[in-house]
Amino acid sequence: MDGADLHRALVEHRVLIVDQAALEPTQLMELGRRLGPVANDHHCYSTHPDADAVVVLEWGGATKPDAAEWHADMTYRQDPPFASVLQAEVVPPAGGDTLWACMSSVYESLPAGLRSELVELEAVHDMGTFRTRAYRDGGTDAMRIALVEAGTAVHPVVAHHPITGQPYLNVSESFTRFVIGLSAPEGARLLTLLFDAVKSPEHQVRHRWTTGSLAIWDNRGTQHYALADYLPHRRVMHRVAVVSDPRATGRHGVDSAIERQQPALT
Ligand SMILES: O=C(O)CCC(=O)C(=O)O
Repeated sequence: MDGADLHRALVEHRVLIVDQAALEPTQLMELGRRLGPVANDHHCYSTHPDADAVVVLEWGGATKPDAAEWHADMTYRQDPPFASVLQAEVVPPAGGDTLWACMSSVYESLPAGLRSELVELEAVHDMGTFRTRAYRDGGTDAMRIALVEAGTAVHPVVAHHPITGQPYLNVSESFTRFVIGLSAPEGARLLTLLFDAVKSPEHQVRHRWTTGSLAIWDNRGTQHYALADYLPHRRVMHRVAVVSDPRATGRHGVDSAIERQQPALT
């Protein structure tokens, strides 16, 4: 499948699963590159010695997995990665599934009145509990540096998919901190309601990993949650982040907050 076909399938289905792919780290990186430029490092995780674009996610023993929270990847960046490619290297004897939620489906499930209020709102995203590791390693100075390096971003609460134009709910329990213009309690009440909406199984798909199976997801309009139910067994995953989508051009490639300020663009 060439890059264009892969991209079409990804935009249509949002999450693609390939059984028994068993790609070497360099092949995984090449697969990511069919979709766009890939990231060469990560501010928290280590990378594979054979391919610096391959992040190694390894958990087990007393090391607690950190992705058992609904999130889209790295929305604390103003331009979060567009897609991720994830392959299972070591799977535990049971558990360790990953769930994805369709955030357009979550958005459509909200009452119409609430949806029309949400489209006016923006929210602040930061690295959330990722900062704990920096604090434990180096105290408040290290945490401050980590926060600066990871960055903070403001995104519309309702974003639009840059290819399909479909609206989707764009806040996550991991990274969305508060809503611009609302008091802390007002914002917290609203965000709790939105975070809870993601948890309905009706919006979700769940994958049980086998060694060498692979998932690709569109980070725009999906969120995911990696179950942390397998300790003390080991689970090792290889991940490639595709930083941007060269095929996303045209009207829907424009951030919806900018569109609101520039109606002439429509
Ligand atoms: O390990 C997984 O299943 C998902 C990891 C994750 O949350 C991520 O790559 O952002």
